[in-house]
Amino acid sequence: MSSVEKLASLGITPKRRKQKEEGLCGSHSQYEVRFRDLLIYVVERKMGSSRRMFLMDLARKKGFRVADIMSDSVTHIVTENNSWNEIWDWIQTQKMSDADKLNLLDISWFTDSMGAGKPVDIKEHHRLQMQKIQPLQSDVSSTSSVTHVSQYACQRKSTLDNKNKIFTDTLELLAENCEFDENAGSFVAYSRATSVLKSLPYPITGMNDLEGLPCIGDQTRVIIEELLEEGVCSKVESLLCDEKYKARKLFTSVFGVGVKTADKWYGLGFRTLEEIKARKDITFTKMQKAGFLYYEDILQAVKKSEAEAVIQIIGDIVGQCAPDAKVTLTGGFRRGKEVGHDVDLLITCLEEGNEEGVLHKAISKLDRHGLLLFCDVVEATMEKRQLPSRKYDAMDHFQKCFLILKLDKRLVNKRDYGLASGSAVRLTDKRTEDENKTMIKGWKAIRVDLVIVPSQQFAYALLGWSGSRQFERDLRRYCSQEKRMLLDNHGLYDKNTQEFLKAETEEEIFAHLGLEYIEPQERNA
Ligand code: DCT
Ligand code: MG
Repeated sequence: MSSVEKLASLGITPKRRKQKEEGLCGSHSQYEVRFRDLLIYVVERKMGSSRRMFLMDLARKKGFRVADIMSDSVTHIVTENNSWNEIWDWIQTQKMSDADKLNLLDISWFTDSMGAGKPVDIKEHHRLQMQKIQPLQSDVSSTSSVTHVSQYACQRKSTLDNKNKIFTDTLELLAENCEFDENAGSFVAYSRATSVLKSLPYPITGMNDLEGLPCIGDQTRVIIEELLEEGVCSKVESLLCDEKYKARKLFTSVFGVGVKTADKWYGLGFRTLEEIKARKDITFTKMQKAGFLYYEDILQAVKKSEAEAVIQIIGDIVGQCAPDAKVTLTGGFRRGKEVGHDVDLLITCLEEGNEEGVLHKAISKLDRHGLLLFCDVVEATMEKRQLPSRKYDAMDHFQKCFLILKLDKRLVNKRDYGLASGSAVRLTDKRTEDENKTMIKGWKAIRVDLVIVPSQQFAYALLGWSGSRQFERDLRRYCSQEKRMLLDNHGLYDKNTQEFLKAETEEEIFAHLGLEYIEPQERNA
């Protein structure tokens, strides 16, 4: 039996093999490791292989762990003369499971650390910087030298006036498909690129316009180039004809159906909703049953006037349950959208504690008034204050309910239904078929989310529920990567001082983060 086999029989992995697994092969095993928490990877690009070897050997001599190859164990990426954009593009090709957690560092961090003989704290100037882009022609006179587009959506203003819709629609569809596939890397890459393009005050008309923009990786460039040259994206064209994509899109359009269920139904051979509804052997959740029952209504976008009617109803009902209760519109409508897929409302009471019990009382009242078509209450899940989640996409812990409201069409602004006040119901060609059906039945099923928020957490909940999704994700990423802070819908925790930061308004939260305030209408990232 060899010595390796002997060790293996005792359950001990030989040192060399362990190192190889982490990409730690090479001649460095002779040096003592002093800093186990970090694993450095030195990027050869623009540095050259001999300088890279020299630096790697130097770090190993000083007790640092240095990887020869990229792997999920790497924590610090060191580069020379590369911008954040270039390195991020390269990382996208490395199939990392969680690229966001990587520290992308300039050689200055490395040299500072070698000088100090230990890893120094990462300062802002150690992090890789964005490439700067040239200002727009029209801005030349007003801008001193260059315009800087941040990699974070919370440092950009994105209104609904999207100048790059042709590109963002395409990229959003590709992102959606990556999300279906649970391909997190590509989903993030397409979503971030989409968001950067939405913030631009000009349309992209050539590949040069992308110069210096953050988050535009190789896969995105290929798509944009094709759109500029051909006017269509072949990837999207084939996706739109793809059986699986079509089924996933159709099935997940039913309220209560997620990708897992959609894939199960697809696997069983179903391709239409009629086939699924006709089957007696499928058990549906209550939510899915409601989803099928009110499918046509829910599929139709909710109009602003309908959202306003919903606020009125909920406001009246909630006011009867607690006199100091306040209903606040969030989500897409707060960002100025004219239509949405639901109405997102926060309910809070001026006096903390008064909000307890309001949700159940309000639901009973809605039910008694015959306004409740479906309701799923989720009780609060946070007992005592806990640290904000590290996940950028985590759900919050508030008591909430997902409901379907029966909205009487007479409560909605008449103009939206083409009716003069008091006029009889007339079907016209101007309305869609579904709108005409709503006219006949006299009501429309509307998806509403109600969230119960204690007043102390209101500002954080408002910020978190106002979206957009990408804005929220980048806000949290910015907090953790740039500020050593953790943000969620309940609060903000400063890891530097180990304290929670109070805020009564969204403006105060932006101030805590050292960010310029961004109006909700400018958060359509
Ligand atoms: N949200 C989030 N992360 C998620 C989902 C939602 O941060 N994964 C936040 C951002 C928006 C808000 O909650 C409400 O969610 P939606 O209603 O899904 O988004 P919306 O912007 O209101 O979109 P729509 O106009 O279609 O309702
Ligand atoms: Mg919404």
